[in-house]
Amino acid sequence: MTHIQNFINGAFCDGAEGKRFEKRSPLTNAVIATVAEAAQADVAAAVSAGRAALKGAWGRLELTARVALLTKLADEMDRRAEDFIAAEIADTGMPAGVARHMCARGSANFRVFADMVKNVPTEFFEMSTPDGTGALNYAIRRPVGVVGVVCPWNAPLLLMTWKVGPALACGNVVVVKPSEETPQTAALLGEVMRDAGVPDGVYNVVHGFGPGSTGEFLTAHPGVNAITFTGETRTGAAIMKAAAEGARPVSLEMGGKNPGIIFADADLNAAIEGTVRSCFMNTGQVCLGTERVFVERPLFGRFVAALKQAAEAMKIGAPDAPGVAMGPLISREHQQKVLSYYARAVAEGATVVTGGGVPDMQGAHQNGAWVQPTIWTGLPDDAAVCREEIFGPCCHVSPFDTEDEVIERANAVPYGLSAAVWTRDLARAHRVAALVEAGVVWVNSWFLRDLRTPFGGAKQSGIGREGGVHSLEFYTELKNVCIKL
Ligand code: NAD
Ligand code: 6OD
Repeated sequence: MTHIQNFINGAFCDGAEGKRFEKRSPLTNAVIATVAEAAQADVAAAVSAGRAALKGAWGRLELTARVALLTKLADEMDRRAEDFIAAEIADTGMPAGVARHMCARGSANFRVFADMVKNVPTEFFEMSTPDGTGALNYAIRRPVGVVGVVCPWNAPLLLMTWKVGPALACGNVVVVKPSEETPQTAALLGEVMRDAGVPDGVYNVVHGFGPGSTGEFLTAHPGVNAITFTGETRTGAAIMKAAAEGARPVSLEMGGKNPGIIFADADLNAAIEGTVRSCFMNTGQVCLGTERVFVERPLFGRFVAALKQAAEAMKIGAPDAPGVAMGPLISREHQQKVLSYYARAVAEGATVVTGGGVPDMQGAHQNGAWVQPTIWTGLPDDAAVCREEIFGPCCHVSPFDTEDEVIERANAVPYGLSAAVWTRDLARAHRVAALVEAGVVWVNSWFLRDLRTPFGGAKQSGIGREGGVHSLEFYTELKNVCIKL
């Protein structure tokens, strides 16, 4: 059986207290690996290793050498792409095509930010002084230091490297706490870092759980200078409290209850295709996914019928089975949560258009975390399934009559991560995009990403922005130097 270890100061190791936990397959619920749980002492060792790297070879590396090293790392990740994909599939059960797509972002996250730091301009101001000699001001960026990176399970490699890539490009060191559900790609990246020649202590991984475990030990550690987190809003709030001790900066990317808004003039095929992807891709476990669909009334009946047909055509199964579009959920525990919402929708009076249960699976797969793609209609906007993040392959579809109405209804939840708007009317697209309360709005598309753009959530979906210069802002400390002439 695979055993996954922590990666501290360039070496794989078990936890100081010898604790282990089990990782189960989402496909069968069988134990597929044991994982070394990091104790408080291991987290402290990882932070110290990071600090030493900042003072040592890594801290002294010139920008061009750092960029070259991270580019070499990206090349090495591409060379090991099949290993990353296999590890991601084993942990998550996602279809091979989805894993391939997500894992491609792993090396891209290093390449793009390594490229970006080469071109950061500086501020420069001449000033006059009372003695007439003048002074020059210029700003320089310095790494913030040791960055704690706390990650979720839904797109493990993509979301971890989305933080680690810019953090290292800016000259920081990281201590990563992967989700307890998905330890493998973070561990594999340790091997690749070593092979690429990244100095010891720059990239550290500590496995474990959240409260009372590794996540809490990491976020409470006073040697961690900044914390970047992706996960549930509730967890983000706990991390923000931990970061308040020592007044450390946080970047929080959290939950969503994202609307899809389809106007009657939309390209129907494109809107259906995009909405199917946004509701069901990765078994609905995408923070940017759509769980509330609003359709302009003249199109409502046709849209629901087409969405139903597309959902029912999706093949559910093992990652490598031909034509599979949807895998299991991450765990049996998450399956129970999603199924509880399926039951709740019915209890609240929903019409179940399709799904609502567990698909008929064969053999060992009978024990996996499978659910059917599910569509509801007929609920009021204040029903629990229309307000709370479910994080499963499901959506509620309701009709609307006016632009003002749909904007108000789209905004009537505490979250504000993303929105997808489907219309051929460009003026309306601009109006709606400006008024919908979300950090990211897609018009006639979904999950189209350019890593130079700001990314993050409004309201309870996030604090701060990453992406492009915004990542550089978070992962560097700006210092002004004033030189009296
Ligand atoms: P989660 O909040 O349960 O866990 C995320 C990470 O935090 C895990 O590593 C966990 O061990 C750790 N953790 C939990 N409690 C902690 C604590 N008190 N202190 C320190 N660490 C702690 O989230 P999840 O279930 O892994 O992921 C799903 C959630 O992530 C969904 O809400 C989804 O919307 C969100 N998400 C958001 C984005 C985004 O970009 N906004 C992206 C992906 C996922
Ligand atoms: O594309 C990204 O950079 C990003 N952070 C995606 C988040 C996906 C959420 O599941």
